[in-house]
Amino acid sequence: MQPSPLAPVLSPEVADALNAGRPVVALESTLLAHGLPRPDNRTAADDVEAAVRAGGAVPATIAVLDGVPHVGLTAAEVDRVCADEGLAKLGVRDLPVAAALGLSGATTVSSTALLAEAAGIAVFATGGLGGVHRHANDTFDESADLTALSRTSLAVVCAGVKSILDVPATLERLESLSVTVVGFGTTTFPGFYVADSGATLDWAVDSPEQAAAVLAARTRTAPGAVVVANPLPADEQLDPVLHDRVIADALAAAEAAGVRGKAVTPFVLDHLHRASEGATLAVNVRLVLRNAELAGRIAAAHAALR
Ligand code: PSU
Ligand code: MN
Repeated sequence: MQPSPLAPVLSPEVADALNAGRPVVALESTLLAHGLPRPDNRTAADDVEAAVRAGGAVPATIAVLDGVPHVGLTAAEVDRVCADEGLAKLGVRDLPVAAALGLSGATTVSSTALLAEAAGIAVFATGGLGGVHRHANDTFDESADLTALSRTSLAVVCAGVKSILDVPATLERLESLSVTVVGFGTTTFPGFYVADSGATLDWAVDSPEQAAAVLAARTRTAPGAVVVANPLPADEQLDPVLHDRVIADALAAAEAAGVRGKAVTPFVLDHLHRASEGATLAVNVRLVLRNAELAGRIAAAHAALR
């Protein structure tokens, strides 16, 4: 019999940490396989895990290999995720297909959150959430990340939502879906590559302990996530003028190429990395590392509450 998509295989280190109540941070694999170019993605995979450890938690990178969801990967398994050019991108709706047919794939925010929750992990780090695409009133393109976060109880540390999206519309959808959103140290909602998206949040937390307390209270309220939006410092952000120019360029290229569905985000990110001559890549890696470290601290504070 094939294993259930909700029966992930835990690495020994992750299983031990969870059994002992020690802090664990889930990491997604789509940003490695489809968001960063090879071979930089392989170095980033190690650096992100190291950043979680620096924050005080055990990293659990999640992917589906030969139909089996894995929570915590060996070095050889990370090699596979980062090297396989044909690796599928798996959202929640794709998990049953991968499980039933024995396929491999990288997990997005939506499916990583589901598998992390199933494994008993409370904190998850990524780069930027998916959301409502620009012109979604024509295309209906809204990431499955949003509805998934309305159903899974965990904290997601991110640099806001990807700035290739319609940020205000995405915040409206997060409100409709009752996803809790707090800024880390600020009510300015970050814009992924840039520190300020132009949108303002209702709430800020000032410490990992406060973020952990909000997560604990959220789990006593209703199913659903706490998004902890962690902006890059202004001196580490992408030059906002370059940002606006390359994003307009990338979105126009996606439109001209007729890219649709789950190919849109990887296409646009790849175009940005090329058009900015690696500037978006460096900033993307940097913000993921910062989020991973903060997630480690929040997981440690959360474990201390229990
Ligand atoms: N953060 C990054 N790079 C990425 C992603 C997040 O820094 O590539 C991925 C996540 O896996 C997220 C996905 O779930 O982009 C969104 O894809 P879509 O827009 O097709 O839902
Ligand atoms: Mn989409």
